[in-house]
Amino acid sequence: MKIYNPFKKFSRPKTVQGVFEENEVELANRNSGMPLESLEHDITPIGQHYLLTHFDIPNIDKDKHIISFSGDLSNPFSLTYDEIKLRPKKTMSVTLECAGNGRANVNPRNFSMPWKYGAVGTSEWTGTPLRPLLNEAQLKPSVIEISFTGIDRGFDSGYEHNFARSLTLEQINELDVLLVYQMNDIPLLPQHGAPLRIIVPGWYGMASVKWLTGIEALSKPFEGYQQIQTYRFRQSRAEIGEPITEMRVKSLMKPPGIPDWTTRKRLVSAGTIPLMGRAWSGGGKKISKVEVLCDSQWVEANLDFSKSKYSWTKWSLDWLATPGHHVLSCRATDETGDTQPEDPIFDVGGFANNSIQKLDVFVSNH
Ligand SMILES: Nc1nc2c(c(=O)[nH]1)N[C@H]1C(S)=C(S)[C@@H](COP(=O)(O)O)O[C@H]1N2
Ligand SMILES: [Mo]
Repeated sequence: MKIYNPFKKFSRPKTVQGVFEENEVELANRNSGMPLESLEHDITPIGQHYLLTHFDIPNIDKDKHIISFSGDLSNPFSLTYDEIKLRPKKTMSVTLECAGNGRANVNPRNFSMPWKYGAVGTSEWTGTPLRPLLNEAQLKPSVIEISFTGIDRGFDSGYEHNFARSLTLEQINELDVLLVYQMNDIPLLPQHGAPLRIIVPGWYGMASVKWLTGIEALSKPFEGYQQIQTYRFRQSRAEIGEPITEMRVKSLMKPPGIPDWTTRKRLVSAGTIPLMGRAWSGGGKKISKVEVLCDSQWVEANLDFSKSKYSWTKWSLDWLATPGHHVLSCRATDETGDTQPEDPIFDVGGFANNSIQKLDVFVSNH
């Protein structure tokens, strides 16, 4: 029988035009995404979790490292890595997504890390809750924000700074912020923030500061570059914009069948094809529905329980695949009724693109 080969007509591109600039490709080589086949796992295996690092990955000696609690506190102190490990231990499974995920599909957009779909992953994060440590440090009544500073330093738009972010006291009281030293039961790897980072569950990843060195109590708003100049929704560059916080509702599908090396389009055999993927939303909101677009009809998928309030939900559906070319999509809705748009919601930075994934699948008749 003649072998069905839908990819013969896609020759390997010699020059790539449009979306990616050379320096963006360089960024993409440093910051890997989760391969979509890894959606199969409840917990993303270490090494398949995405990475986003603005500057250089620091090499920190954990035995000499300390975290300082400073600023407007009645009882400022420092803790070593070992002292933090002696604190009450908590493990949470949390889905983390980069706010830039999907940026490559937004047009026009700022130069930045050109993510398509893979800047997401779920890990078991182990550490100690932050709130009791702040209580011990005794915040002065004037305190309104807490800043978190990483040891990594570099330039963005000509401005030299350490990577640092802040949360307001109200946000800290609502969010289960964890001071983390383990990921999937092993000590944090250098690229994920070793020896200590925070995890801010339910928010886009920029809040989860890696290589944490200082926690400062502030009586005025924090004005660090990563807080004020970026990670804001803007319709034009001149705007101050709205800060980016919780993740938007989103779903992805594990690509079925086998891929073509260069186009990533898929081939499956006609018949019943089990489709699966994951869906998540921000702020601990539950996923109430996932629908799959099968041959121009939205069909509701089956949902599994998620491992925790903050980790993604597995969905699955059997698809009766008929020969020919198909474009598969999935769409999640969360408990507040928020759902995914057909097209990206425009933003200059290409942030928080939760528009519907499109997957090209060819079905052979044998
Ligand atoms: N110190 C520091 N923390 C950081 C970053 C960084 O560049 N430096 N990147 C942030 C961004 S944008 C994301 S999406 C997450 C990525 O975490 P991961 O690389 O462990 O997946 O870390 C956040 N914390
Ligand atoms: Mo990010």
